[in-house]
Amino acid sequence: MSLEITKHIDHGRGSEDLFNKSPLLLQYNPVEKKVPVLVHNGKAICESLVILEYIEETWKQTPLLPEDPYQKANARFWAKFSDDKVFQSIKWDVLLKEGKEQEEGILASLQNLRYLEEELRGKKFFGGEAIGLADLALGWLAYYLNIFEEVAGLKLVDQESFPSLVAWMQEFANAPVVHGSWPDRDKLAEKLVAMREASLGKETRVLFWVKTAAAIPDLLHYLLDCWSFMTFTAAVTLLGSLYVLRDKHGSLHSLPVLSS
Ligand SMILES: N[C@@H](CCC(=O)N[C@@H](CS)C(=O)NCC(=O)O)C(=O)O
Repeated sequence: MSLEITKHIDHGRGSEDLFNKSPLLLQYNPVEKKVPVLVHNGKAICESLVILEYIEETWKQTPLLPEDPYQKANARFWAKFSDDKVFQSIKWDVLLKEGKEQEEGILASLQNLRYLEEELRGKKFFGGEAIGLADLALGWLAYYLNIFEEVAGLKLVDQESFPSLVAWMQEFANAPVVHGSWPDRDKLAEKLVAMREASLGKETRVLFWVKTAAAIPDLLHYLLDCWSFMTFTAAVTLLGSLYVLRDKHGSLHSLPVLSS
């Protein structure tokens, strides 16, 4: 996404099933085995913030970082804060936890979000008037937060408590270069539900349906067996009855019910 947003660089894009990692991902990121990975001139660059810095240095048109060293340091601070604190607290301690651990995670997440709220007050983007490095690093919030909340069954951010953050999320999500580049919402929610339930040690609804689907051939086989058995039993019963009736009446043709 960052490539499209900021630099308008021609690029291809591949998606990765993180439950079944491809040999290509393992080849390009053998250490962490995670996405995102940027492959440029056949070489792999891993870690989203490292990728953003690489993009910044390689394609210098439309800078992501300001000139001023302090502003630059500030942007890098918030980008790192996104990775180290915001994402960690919301994903690992709220989405993937429950009970007391989750309550602690909620408090930590709210505190982290309040820091963002304060930083954004009076600004359109973290970088000022245009999307910059910190916006890209935190941009996941604009799409994922709401899905995380839905999957965890709680609300962290609302208009009243986080007016600047909500405005920034809308601004970021609606920016023409961002709009339409998000992954499919339903598939994402399904994966997050699976992750949450796996983390909580519960069978996922997804897993349930996968198992049910896998059992369908056996079920059909069983039903066919039952059907064959019932048909066989019915046929035997019918023939038996006819035989008895024939004995009684001498001939089947004399039976009123069968004569027509
Ligand atoms: N700090 C890393 C985090 C990367 C990360 O956690 N990626 C997740 C997807 S959002 C992943 O690939 N998970 C697979 C796994 O942990 O096995 C970055 O920003 O690049």
